[in-house]
Amino acid sequence: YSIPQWWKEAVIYQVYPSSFQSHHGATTGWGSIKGITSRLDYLKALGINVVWSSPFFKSPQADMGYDIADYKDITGRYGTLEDVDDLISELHKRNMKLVVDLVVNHTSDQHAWFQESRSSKDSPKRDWYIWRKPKQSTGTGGESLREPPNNWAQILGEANSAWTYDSVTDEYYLSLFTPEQPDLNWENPEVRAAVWDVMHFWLKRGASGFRLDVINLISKAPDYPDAEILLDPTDHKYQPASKYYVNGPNLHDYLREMHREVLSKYDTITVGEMPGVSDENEILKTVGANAGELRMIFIFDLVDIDKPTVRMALKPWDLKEMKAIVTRWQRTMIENNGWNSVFIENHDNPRSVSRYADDSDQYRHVGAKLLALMQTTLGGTLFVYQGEELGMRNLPKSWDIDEEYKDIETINYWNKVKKIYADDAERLQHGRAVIEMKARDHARTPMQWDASPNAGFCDADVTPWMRVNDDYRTINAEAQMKDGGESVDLTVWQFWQLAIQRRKEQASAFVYGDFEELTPQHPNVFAYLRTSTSGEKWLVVLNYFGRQVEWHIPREVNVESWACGNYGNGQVSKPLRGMVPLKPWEGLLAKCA
Ligand code: TEU
Repeated sequence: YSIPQWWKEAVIYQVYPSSFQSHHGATTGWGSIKGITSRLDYLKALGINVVWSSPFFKSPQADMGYDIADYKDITGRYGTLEDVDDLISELHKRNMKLVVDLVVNHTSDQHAWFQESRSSKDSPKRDWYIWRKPKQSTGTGGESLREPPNNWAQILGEANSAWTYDSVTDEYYLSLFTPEQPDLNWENPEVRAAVWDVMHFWLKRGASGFRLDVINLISKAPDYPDAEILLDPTDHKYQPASKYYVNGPNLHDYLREMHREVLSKYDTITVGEMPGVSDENEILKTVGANAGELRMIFIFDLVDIDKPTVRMALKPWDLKEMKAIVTRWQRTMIENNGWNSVFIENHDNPRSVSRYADDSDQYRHVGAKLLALMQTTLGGTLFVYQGEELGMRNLPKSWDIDEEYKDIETINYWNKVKKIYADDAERLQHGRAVIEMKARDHARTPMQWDASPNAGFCDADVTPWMRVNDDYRTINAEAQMKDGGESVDLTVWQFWQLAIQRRKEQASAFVYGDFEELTPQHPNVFAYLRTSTSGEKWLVVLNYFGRQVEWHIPREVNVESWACGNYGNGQVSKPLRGMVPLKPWEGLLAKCA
């Protein structure tokens, strides 16, 4: 478990290219590859080793680039292949690496493969996608109706079918996310060979690995049965069907083949995005030390803590659940020689300070630092999402949904709510609340670099593709990086920087060490020990509550000194034993004997 590897100790930073940094002189308000390259020193200063960029490939952008039309070319909006070459060489100069976002569960409907596939039933690429005949049914007037092959709902719009009708050949194709994202047929060995070819292309070009988009969806239940009724059928003709495509029957065969054909030939970092799976044995098949599949995956238990059956909905949760999830995966990987990824933000989820802590002006900075302290002291490979290091927050509630929200999932959800609940003020209001808490847009506002117009994201005379959060004049990188001297409060950015540095210096404890939870029953406090194999011991105490609480250091924990806290300049004066008073959202780190 504790065998040191570069990809275990690396801190990975996710860039969302449309919203990270435009470049001077650009005429559109989109981020660019040149923009990313211009900020590498910023990332280096934060302590980042690896940059993962969300997709920058040629794409009609039906789903912000997660619909790829050419895996070997760059979307004009972001730049050129040469810009990516330049990004890679500038990264390498700084001893940093690039992780490419590979979206191969599906392509864009504009990809040449799909264009060929749809052209006729005899096309050599017909079987590269999943085509089925319409189901016939009889209408009320006795007329014959065309229906999708089964009742599966679309993931990014649950009011719609996961199947799209194509009149060219009078058949449906499977498109789990949106009609513009047809699913590839992984059962076809030619498809797999084409994917391996794309992977070789990027690794040879200097990429160091992949984040593999929804990679656990590539094997579907072969008979495509109807899904059980989970959503009220009066409102929902189609039903969530994840059971029939999450970790399907051939997934591990395909991943082992990918390893054999591609990954085993390079020294890569790989992280599989695997929503909807929480079974330990199933996950260890992929991330166990000798599994021969992927280095690690994203497990969604924590970011789905408030998810009932579909993502755009709300479920109450409490700290005990959160602790149980964190503890479960920390212990599981230690006991079974697997490997964790540590993350609570990405481009599909709301801002963590708004979700797990308190984003009010009073507590935002300590809340964001509390989350930084937790993540930098957990075992696994650490992922930071752009703006998380500044404590960026969700869109203001005052923003108009129709005007300011751009994501296809939000738009589909809001259209559904407005249509079904047009005369139901309460349910309309609930729909609005879901969007204000859960929309993917919250993570997609432009990065806040400084207090100048457009937050320094793009030139002042250009309109950004998405509105900049109004709070950028106070919450921005430039302001937070200013060294205010020792007497001044550490900013969220400075706290992250120090915490990342400590994590690396003490990797044997924080990255590789043992994990012991101390507070399973405490309603407000999450405290744990991290211990290296040579016996160095650290205590982490996190108050996940907006009030002062008291916590008693267990007798067997021998605190030597408090190393840091998330209040003030980071220095802590607290008792070394007995009762410790904790301020709202206070987090502490101690060295133990
Ligand atoms: O997301 C997969 C996806 O379905 C997520 O919405 C997931 O269900 C959720 O985060 C779990 O909480 C990936 C990409 O990250 C997303 O941006 C794309 O829209 C999607 O795949 C399709 O490519």
